Amino acid sequence: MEKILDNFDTLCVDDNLIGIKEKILNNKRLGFKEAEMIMNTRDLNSLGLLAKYKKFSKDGKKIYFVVNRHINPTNICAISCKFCAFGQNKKSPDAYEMSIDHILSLLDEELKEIHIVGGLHPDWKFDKYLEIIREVNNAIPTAHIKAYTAVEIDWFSQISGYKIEEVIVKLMEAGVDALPGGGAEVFAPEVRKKICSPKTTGDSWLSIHKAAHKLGLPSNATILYGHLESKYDVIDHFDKLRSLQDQTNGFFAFIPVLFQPYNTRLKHLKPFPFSYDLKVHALARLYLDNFPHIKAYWITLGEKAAQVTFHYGVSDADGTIISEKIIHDAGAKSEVGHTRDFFVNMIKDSGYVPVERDALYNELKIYE
Ligand code: V47
Repeated sequence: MEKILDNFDTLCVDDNLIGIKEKILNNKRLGFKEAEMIMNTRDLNSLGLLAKYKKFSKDGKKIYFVVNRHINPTNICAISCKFCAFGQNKKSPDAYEMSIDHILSLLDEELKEIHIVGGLHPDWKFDKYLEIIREVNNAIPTAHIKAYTAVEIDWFSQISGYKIEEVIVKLMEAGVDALPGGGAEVFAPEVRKKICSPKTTGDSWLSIHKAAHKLGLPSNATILYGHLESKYDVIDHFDKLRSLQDQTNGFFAFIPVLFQPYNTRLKHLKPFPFSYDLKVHALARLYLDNFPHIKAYWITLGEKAAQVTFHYGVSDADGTIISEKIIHDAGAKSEVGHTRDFFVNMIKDSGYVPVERDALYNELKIYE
């Protein structure tokens, strides 16, 4: 594995990265300063090699994927985030609510992970959200359920009067196996205020995940990037996640989510260059040394760019998803879903070994 970095010093044109390489080879943690150097580098290929080295030291050439489906039971939402094109007012002609029968009609035995998130419906009781989980769990007990972001959990606590811990326990009793990473956006309060006030604060998001981990419920974490955040905000976000993971070890994967502007109240923002996506993914792998996986969210990156991130520290390709809506409402150009074969070919085509997993990262099949 050291071979990856054999000719590093000769090929690298950024002296800062040569210093960082020594830390990585010695398994030393990166600090703020090194993270800043990474975000400022112009030698992307060398950065990719460092991230690849770190990824290889964790899981070699394996890239994981899952046969999963996204389900969004309603898009009616009591809050209106500026970056979101999915949430609708109750009176909007585009507002919808799925019946339980509709939700069940979307399921099949092939699924290994069912990802359920949606709007903060102003009229639905917490019981309704629990019923969805129970019904899905009864219908396909062989699939894991990854459901409801910290923002939804915060909302359930407000509408039910239960404490956060009580909400989490009830969700686990109903059949939730893991929490998705959504709702983290950017923890930096000033940016958060501009893109999603009055949503759950960054501190609350962190404390809800901490509570979940303490109760034995694993989760993922995200960052929404490519809007108003600075490089400093990205590093600060990573730093807070790394500290929490040191305490709980409850995160599976970190997922950079690239902002899609169409149909949103931030549509005037100019896109960042592709080099920024690569730096965010590589820095995630190098800085979040205690996270098992960095996930390429191909829905926002697009399939081709996602393939490139496999060479920038990514070890997870998410999954089939089947029907993505939240990001496509905001103009994502990717397909809404893909087949298992698509992932096997996409991962092999990049020189890696596809590994089909379940939601808890148990290996189901290695496609040598
Ligand atoms: O938190 C909403 C994002 C997230 C837009 O845990 C947008 O495995 C880009 O959390 N442009 C939800 N992003 C997605 C999410 C997720 C996705 C895949 C896997 C997992 C996991 C979690 O969607 C929200 C928000 O950051 N989002 N609008 C937009 N216009």
